[in-house]
Amino acid sequence: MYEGKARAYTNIALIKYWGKKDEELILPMNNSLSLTLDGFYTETSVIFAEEFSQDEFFLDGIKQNAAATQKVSRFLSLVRQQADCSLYAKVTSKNFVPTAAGLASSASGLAALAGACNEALQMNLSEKDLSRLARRGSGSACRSIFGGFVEWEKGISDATSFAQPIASDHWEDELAMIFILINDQQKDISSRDGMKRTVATSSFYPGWLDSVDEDLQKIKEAIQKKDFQGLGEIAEGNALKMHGTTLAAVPPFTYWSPQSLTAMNMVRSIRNDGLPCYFTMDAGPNVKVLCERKNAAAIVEQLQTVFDSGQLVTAYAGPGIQTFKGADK
Ligand code: 2P0
Repeated sequence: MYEGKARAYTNIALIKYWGKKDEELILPMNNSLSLTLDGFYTETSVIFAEEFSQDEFFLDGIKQNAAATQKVSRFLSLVRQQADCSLYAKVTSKNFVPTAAGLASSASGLAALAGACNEALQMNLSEKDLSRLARRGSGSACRSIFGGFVEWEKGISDATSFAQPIASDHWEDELAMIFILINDQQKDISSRDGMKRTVATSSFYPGWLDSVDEDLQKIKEAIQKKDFQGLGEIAEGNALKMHGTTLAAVPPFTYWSPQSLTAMNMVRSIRNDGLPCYFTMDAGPNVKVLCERKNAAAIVEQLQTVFDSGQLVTAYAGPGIQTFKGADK
């Protein structure tokens, strides 16, 4: 019996990963850049044992159905191949999120699973190779191996596509991200399906690819200069461009809900009133507000005039993956 456990934190992209050039290897069309956060994380235990006759996946104490188990099982098969192991596994995951408001993250989930497998099977992967492995589970998971600001180099092959931390002199410790949790009844389009449809059909997608490298270059300069206004303006603009591409997909779609727009307008208005803050959004209606830590409480106070305090969660920069011996049973 081989067992291991890992904890990985979620990350939010400031330059978005949007589109794959290789679906099987999960090679992205563009580099992306993220901030790992301390607020939301996944803890995953894995046990490989002869007594198991199939892979099993438990999430927050509930045995998962065939579809959810299949994604995990596909990843375990990659691990088995790489580690030369033929045993089935039991995976037990717990998401630590403040509410069930659509914050479960495949980034923290697949990064934690990769870390737990690395520990259990004594694969002794370097951080770079662990990032490559996590990428095969879910693209954004490769960034959750590291803390702080992280860049995913798109690469041209399995060997060359991985994330690495960006030197920042700990500037991220002076920042915060306020999550505005927006529950809506819309049926979700997964990010996997959404980016695939966009790449295949959106006439705006070439525009995305034309400008994303420049955004990346500028945001890295802003990080080096500790230029918060630059960081925020580029991140907000990049998120808007990503969401713009979905409007020209066939059929078109959007992740925005009326409350998302309310939140974005509020962020602009708080900023115009003198408190610097910028928004970003991912493949769902929640809005995340990037600000300086010193201003977070005042910005939350403003947001509370429109949103319930239960909808507002403040997170700060978080660490890279942590692994543990043994497993939760
Ligand atoms: C990101 N997103 O950079 C972008 C922005 C969503 C919007 O990475 O298909 O769950 O497993 O590689 O990593 C979400 O996509 O997609 C994502 P797969 P993933 O954070």
